Amino acid sequence: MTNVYEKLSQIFVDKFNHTPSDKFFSPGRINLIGEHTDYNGGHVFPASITLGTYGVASARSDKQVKLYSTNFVEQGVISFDIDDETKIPSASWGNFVKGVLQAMKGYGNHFTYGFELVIEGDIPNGSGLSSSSSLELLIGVMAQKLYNLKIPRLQLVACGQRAENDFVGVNTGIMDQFAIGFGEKEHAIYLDTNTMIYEMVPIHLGEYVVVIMNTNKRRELAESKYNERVRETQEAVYQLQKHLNIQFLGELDTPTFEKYAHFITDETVVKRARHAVYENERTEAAVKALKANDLTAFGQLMNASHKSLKDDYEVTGIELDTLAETAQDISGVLGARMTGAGFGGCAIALVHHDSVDTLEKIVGEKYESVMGYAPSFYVANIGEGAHWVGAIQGDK
Ligand code: GAF
Repeated sequence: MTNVYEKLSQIFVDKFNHTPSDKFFSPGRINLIGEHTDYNGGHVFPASITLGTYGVASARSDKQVKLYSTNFVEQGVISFDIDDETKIPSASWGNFVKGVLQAMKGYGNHFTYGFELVIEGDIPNGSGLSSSSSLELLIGVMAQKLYNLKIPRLQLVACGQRAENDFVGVNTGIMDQFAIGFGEKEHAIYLDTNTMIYEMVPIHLGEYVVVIMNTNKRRELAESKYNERVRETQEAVYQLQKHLNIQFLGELDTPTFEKYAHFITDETVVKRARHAVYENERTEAAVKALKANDLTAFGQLMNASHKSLKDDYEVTGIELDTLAETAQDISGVLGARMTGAGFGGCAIALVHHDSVDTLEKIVGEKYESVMGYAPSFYVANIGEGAHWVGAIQGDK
């Protein structure tokens, strides 16, 4: 069977008339718990998965950049000059590439020649498993290799976030790029987004697996209410700052929040802030539970997280609620919740391996009866973060 790199190399030869020099891989991510806490200075607990973006690339001798994705064949080969910093009109995936290169330039890196790149991703697009951050970090590790740059990993991660914020226009936190940049096989990352101190936590679930349940409803971050949630939680901080010395909601414990919540004038803003504060504590408790091998407690915290994202943060919707809430009632399921930004995308469930088929049947039937179309299921495997896979032998 042809592997993905052989396939991409063949396409590369067809498009550019020579073999590529290097192979790269960058994963997607799931977040086990700690949702919408990263731009609030709270804790997150994501992991990189084995689904991701594969790329083959070569440096060019001139300044042209040429990109091709098998996922967007209709966009054909995208070409631009490496010095050209203008945004490509229309929703071109090339803008993510430009955004990362621009952010890297901002850190003082110089690109004196261009490159050719062919990619393919097996992360369902717009599924909330971070296909965009996967692409951003692929560009980061590719640039590092092709331009022989010594860049600290955290800087590559920051470049991905900057591309998202400045070039794509979504004010995301650092979680996705961090998970993809720092991911390790069979580990989740317990990250304090306020201090950026993190810990790699081994994930040994014994007889349990994490099942990803895809709503198959595309989630477009830029079109969604993501930026509105960022503004609402900033508003909560702004109002609380008149009474408390804080920069982020993640600095508050729940008793302090309850004591001061009445100073926030808008009820909706109170709800948003409540989610951020309680979700942060839930994440801390969940990591403790996992370390103590208490998967039951971990599952209950997942359920509580979903409820809070539904009632207080209002980012779930009928699709994610149907998946998570149906799963939560199945015997053998310890917990289920949406993962990522919400508004469609994916949910995850912690499931006994003997109950996976039952989960797929019951949740699948229920979802189809409510929505009129089927969800998809995948067992999540936690794999390595973004990396150079190796050199390709061949004629240049
Ligand atoms: C998206 C964002 F990109 C992350 O930064 C994070 O805020 C997440 O939504 C919600 O937890 O994936």
